[in-house]
Amino acid sequence: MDMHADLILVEHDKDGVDLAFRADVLCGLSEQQKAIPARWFYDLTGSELFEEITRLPEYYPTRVETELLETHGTEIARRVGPNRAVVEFGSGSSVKTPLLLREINPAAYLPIDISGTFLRQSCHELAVKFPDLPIIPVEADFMRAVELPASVRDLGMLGFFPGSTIGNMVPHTAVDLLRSMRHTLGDGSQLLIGVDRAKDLGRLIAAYDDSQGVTARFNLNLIDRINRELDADIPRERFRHVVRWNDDWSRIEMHLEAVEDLAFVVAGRDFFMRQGETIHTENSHKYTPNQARLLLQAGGWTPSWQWTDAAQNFLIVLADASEFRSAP
Ligand code: AVJ
Repeated sequence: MDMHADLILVEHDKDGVDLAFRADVLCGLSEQQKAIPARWFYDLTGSELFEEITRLPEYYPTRVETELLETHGTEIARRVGPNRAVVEFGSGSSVKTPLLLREINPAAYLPIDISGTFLRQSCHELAVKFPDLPIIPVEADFMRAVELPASVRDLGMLGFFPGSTIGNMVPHTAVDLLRSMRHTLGDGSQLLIGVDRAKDLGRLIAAYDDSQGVTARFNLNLIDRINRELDADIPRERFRHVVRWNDDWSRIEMHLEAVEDLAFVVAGRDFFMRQGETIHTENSHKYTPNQARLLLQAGGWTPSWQWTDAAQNFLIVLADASEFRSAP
């Protein structure tokens, strides 16, 4: 698929079906290990449930990263410097983005998101808080290199990628993304990125299998979305939320497990699942600080500083765009 990102972003058929969603679901359900990309969690209900997750006692990442930005804001600002163009990969969180912008005093703010709806909403909220800041929404898929508007090309760039979203990608894809970011932001740029740390298994599992069952609802909402948007009849109540630690990949996995043999239809196609078979819905890779720095280096970024909390839960790394060189 090669098209101009600013012209066509989401293709729908005549019934309004999101064709990329349908293709991902039909392909994913046809695999040996059924799997659906985690990005499809975030319809309106999914986004609301994720907000609820971030407030759960067991889900520490959002809280800890926000505290890190608060505690070390002055030092981050000193290391970044003023008058940067802040390029956020994703629509921006209503809490973390204002925190950063207040500290570093940027010349412009450019959020990149594939969903124009989320993008416009978060830009609107920010414009109220920062009336003098030029805010330039960029509707594009940030997994590829993005051409930024000419008006900001002479500014120093700071990429911002909080939330440990990098952890959703397998290392291969994470490195591709970091390299795209390096390309998008250019020479002399910096990147501020949040990474969730490898830690005690009990705490990790609890963060993804909370006692109130909010994460279970978040996971199961994907079935509701498929049923609603793709003309499907997957029996949601015949699935359960499963969280696994995959030690080979150092990641938390979320799955939807069939509690009995099942048959269902999605977009006119028949699918079968045996009891105990799962649909893999999310990966959340956890890194030691050394692994996180190696990942950044592999993606063309040279770490220059890092911040973590006393309990060693979460890591924020500041990195410089690596210079290309032909010799060590
Ligand atoms: C927003 C993708 C980083 O992996 O921790 C939270 C999503 N999934 N609980 C994460 C999520 C289940 C979250 N990320």
